[in-house]
Amino acid sequence: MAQPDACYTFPESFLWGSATSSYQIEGGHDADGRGPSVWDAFCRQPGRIHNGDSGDRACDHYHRYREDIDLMTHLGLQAYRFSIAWPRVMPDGRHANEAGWDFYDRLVDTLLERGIEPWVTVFHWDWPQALEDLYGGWRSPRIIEDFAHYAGEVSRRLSDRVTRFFTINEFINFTDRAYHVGEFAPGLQLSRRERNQIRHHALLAHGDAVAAIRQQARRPDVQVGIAQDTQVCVPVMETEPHIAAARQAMRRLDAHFLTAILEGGYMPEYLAAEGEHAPAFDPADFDRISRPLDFVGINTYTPHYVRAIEQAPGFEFIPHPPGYPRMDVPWLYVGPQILYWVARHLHDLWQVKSVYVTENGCACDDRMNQQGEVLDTDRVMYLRNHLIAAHRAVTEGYPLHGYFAWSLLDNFEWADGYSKRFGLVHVNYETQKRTPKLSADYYRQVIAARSVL
Ligand code: GCO
Repeated sequence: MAQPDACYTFPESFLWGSATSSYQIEGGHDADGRGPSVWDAFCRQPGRIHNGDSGDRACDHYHRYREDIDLMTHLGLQAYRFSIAWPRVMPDGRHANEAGWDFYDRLVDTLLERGIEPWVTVFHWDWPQALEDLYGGWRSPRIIEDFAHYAGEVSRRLSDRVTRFFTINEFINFTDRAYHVGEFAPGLQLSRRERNQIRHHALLAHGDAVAAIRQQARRPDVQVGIAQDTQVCVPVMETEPHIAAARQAMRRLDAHFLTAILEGGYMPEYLAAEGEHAPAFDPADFDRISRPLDFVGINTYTPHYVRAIEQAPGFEFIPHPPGYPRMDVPWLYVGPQILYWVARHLHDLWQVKSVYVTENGCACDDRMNQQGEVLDTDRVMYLRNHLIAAHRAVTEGYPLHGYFAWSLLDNFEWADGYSKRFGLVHVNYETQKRTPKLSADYYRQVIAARSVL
């Protein structure tokens, strides 16, 4: 009888986790002094969210966190990535709500009791509505100081127990999608020039938060990184011209965020392309923006295919053909090689020393059978194939150091409301009953065996 294929075994040092975010799972929207976030306000705008859903209750994690940590323990998670709700701990954006901080103290303490490392995302898009009202949120440079103060407070209060912090989750979703496209909170459609200036404010906020977290750290082993949704570019075939093209494409695609942070400036191609819409900035800003990071987290779900071409810029994106395999959200095309190329490109482009996949997973049309089981073989297939690609990166010596499955629980999927399920664990939103899916058992066994099964 053949044993599990040991060639897919990960080193003991590889970290296995799962990720969530505050607004998507906590609920308790007005519990114990929490103030409204821009998402609370946005969900009340008719037509903005599928079915009129909101995060008012979500998975009621605010009250059920112990039960959810029992689930994490059952899965054998070594780490749990979650975000702090800024308006829960500072309803007006600056002044403390002690009851809010108490929740995160209890959450961290319970995780540590179970031997689960807390990885804290300082910001996952739910900034206080009070700051939007006061000075327009990310439109104003005033948020930079408020954000750094908030990040420093997170570090001062938690870094006696928490040693891993992400400043920001996915810039584009609280800059472009929030203020230019308008499909995310606060739902504005400002000019390209304003969008670019908002992007710059967010970069400065990130850089100053790095400094604040380190300045307030209460332990020498505190590390700071970022969780960015850099679009991972995959060569149409693994020959050097297409590989080089994919590498350059990924660098260009994130020119305004990760590339700018890791290279200490905007690519000339970006500034040229933006022309009169380019942001106003002082090159010295990048002394702050590009403060060194201890690790880079990438949230990645779907590939961008690239081929080499003769003419500038030397690469071309290949659109997905109509029949290309997708999961249960239209943007989620399946391309497991992203978990190989994410580590290789970050290493080859920027000599990043430590890479984590801080989100990977998929929405599936989950159905519960008569026995109350969710046999999500589609999600198991997705996880298995992506972990094989991750294993290739590790085996070839690229600095992929861990994996956080998105998500622990089905949860509020932003404008899609509760219509899309990404969880390893099914949530019945009426009864709040949690049911581990087949994929939860799969992931539990992968972690236990440190192998792709
Ligand atoms: C993101 C966010 C998550 C999403 C997940 C599925 O990456 O957009 O970090 O909040 O829910 O990615 O879309």
